[in-house]
Amino acid sequence: MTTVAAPISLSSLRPAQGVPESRWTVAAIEALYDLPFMDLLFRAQQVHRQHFNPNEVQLSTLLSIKTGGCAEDCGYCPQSSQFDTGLEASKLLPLDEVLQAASAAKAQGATRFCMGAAWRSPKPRDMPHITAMIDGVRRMGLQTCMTLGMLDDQQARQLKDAGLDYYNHNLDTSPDHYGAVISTRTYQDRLDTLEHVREAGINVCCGGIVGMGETRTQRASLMAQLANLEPYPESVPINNLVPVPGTPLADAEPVDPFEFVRTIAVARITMPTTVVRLSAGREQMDDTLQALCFAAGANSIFYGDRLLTTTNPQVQRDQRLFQRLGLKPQGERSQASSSAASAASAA
Ligand code: SAM
Ligand code: DTB
Ligand code: SF4
Repeated sequence: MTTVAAPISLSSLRPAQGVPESRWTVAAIEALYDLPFMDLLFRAQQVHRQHFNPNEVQLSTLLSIKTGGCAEDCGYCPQSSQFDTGLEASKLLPLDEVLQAASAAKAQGATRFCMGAAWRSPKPRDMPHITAMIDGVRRMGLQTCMTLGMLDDQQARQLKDAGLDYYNHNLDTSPDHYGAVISTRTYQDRLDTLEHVREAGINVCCGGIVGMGETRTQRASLMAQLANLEPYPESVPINNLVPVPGTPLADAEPVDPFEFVRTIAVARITMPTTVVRLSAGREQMDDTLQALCFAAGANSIFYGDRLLTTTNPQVQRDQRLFQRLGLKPQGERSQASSSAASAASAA
């Protein structure tokens, strides 16, 4: 006899009773993590299809505009001056180099250009250079994103006035695991920066890293922090730790790949309209695992041969993957819609 699975009701995805509708408890999120893998993926797909075309992927290209020599001690980061990772520090890139890289990213199909600096926070003398980069990149017709460390309210407003679309600032992990990873800035410092970004009217890009020795409960707690931000971020990067020799986390135990996929699915379910980015760590994943991440609700990637200081899958490998999965880069018209449009214009 064939057994038919019980239909899954979307109302059962809501936060626990007794908490405000919009808030997720860690226990409710852990219950999602605990679902059978197929049920979790099915639920994530249901939510994903309510809000997005499941065959579309947003492409963001990263550039390190100021590399290394950072005074902070984030235990995962090759750019901290406190660890010997053999990385050579460099100054802020000149504007023309940034614009050249942005133009190459656009030519390859990226729609957003993300500029990252290894700073605790930007200095007043950096701001005119930064705002010129934002202005130049947006004039090319690309969305702009920056990640420069902590911002005060005035700096956030300056970036907004320059036309910045997104600011990336990650919570990285749960509040109770945070101290095991970073000592030079607090969780509250990160929340304060996110508040300044939000109040300035810039879209918030905020996520974290999986594989830093955290427990599942701590992963659920990071997800609760993100999902309970009001409003939750427009973009959520989920990074799989890239272990870099010389950093304190170089020998961290990798997480089970299915646990990583579960984290993507949980992000999709708890933040239905956010763009979930399958971020660092893709180079270490095979195509099948990446496909599972897309099936779980990831709909954005970092696209281009480099992240900040580490490598990312080659563009040709990604293009081949899109082709094999029938994924369309966002902003690219599908064959069907472009032939419909040309038929309409010929009529
Ligand atoms: N310095 C700024 C800051 O930390 O706010 C911006 C750049 S920082 C490199 C941006 C994010 O990259 C970090 O918050 C972290 O989530 C991610 N990241 C850095 N090194 C990583 C690694 N080895 N593996 C995965 N993600 C990493
Ligand atoms: C994010 O969440 N991941 C990106 C971006 N935001 C800035 C950075 C990943 C960095 C990986 C290690 C490196 O290349 O240095
Ligand atoms: Fe510095 Fe950012 Fe790296 Fe932390 S993550 S050490 S703040 S560059």
